[in-house]
Amino acid sequence: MSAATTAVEHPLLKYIRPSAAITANCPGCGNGVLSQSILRAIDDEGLDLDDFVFVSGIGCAAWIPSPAYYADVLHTTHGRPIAFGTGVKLAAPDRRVMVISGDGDLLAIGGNHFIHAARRNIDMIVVCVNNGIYGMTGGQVAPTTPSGLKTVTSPYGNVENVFDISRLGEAAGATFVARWTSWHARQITATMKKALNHHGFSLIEVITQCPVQFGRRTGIGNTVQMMDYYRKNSVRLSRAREMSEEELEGKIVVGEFLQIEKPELTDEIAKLRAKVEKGEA
Ligand SMILES: Cc1ncc(C[n+]2csc(CCOP(=O)(O)OP(=O)(O)O)c2C)c(N)n1
Ligand code: SF4
Ligand SMILES: [Mg+2]
Repeated sequence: MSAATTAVEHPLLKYIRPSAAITANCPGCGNGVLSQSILRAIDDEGLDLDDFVFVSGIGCAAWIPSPAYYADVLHTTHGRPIAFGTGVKLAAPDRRVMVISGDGDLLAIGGNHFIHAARRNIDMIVVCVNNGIYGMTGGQVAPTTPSGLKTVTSPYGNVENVFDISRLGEAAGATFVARWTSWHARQITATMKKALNHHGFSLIEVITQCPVQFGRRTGIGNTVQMMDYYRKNSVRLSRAREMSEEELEGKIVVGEFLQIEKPELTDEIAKLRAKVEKGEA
């Protein structure tokens, strides 16, 4: 008796460019989980990928949208995706701009673009893929690398302090801020759906496993061990509020930190332009 087989297509495959079905990322990298969570949110919301412009810089995370997403994708220079995204949004305010890039890209070389885009509250979603290291270039220290970690550029241990990306975004003026880890695939999707309906600068920080450059240096280990580490050490914001600083030591506080309404840059420019054209400014 021969068993009948039915080919089932992955429901998100329609969003992947046919010529780009192979990823540049390593097996077990957290970027795959994150990519799926982002596309699932877009699918659940019934949005058209043609309305988006995805922007990335240079690094492993930059390969999440590029060239894979079957949409307009700008794969830009290291540190500059928010600057390119700002240009796109100002030239075409009706397009949805989503920047997906690495912690080094957005917070080291690109740190100034990050804080000023947040300050301006320009309507875009920035997904900061925080693997705690420069993954693509071989494991150099980043502003997110834990103190003490031995990397290629800190062979005796990292002596620098660490950026808290979400708190930085919040302080700079972002109007939607959330943090999850790659263990929280469903929560990333739920948060992304809210960000897709938020008008202003949305920051979603996702702590992702880089087993190749980070896991083996920290001793946290392989993909499964890193995911397990995130599961065990993540603390929801509501619980974290009741914990002392000592209790929070080494923990990853996750959740939706902020959602507020504030004037958005492209709206303000449009209003000003109308006034100028009427001779009222
Ligand atoms: C102007 C410039 N400086 C440095 C580099 C080298 N470079 C490419 S990617 C990268 C860091 C990538 O780290 P991150 O942004 O965290 O992304 P990941 O690979 O970890 O996802 C660096 C330093 C470059 N391409 N251009
Ligand atoms: S080096 Fe790390 S971040 Fe880059 S693709 Fe490999 S596992 Fe992912
Ligand atoms: Mg990185």
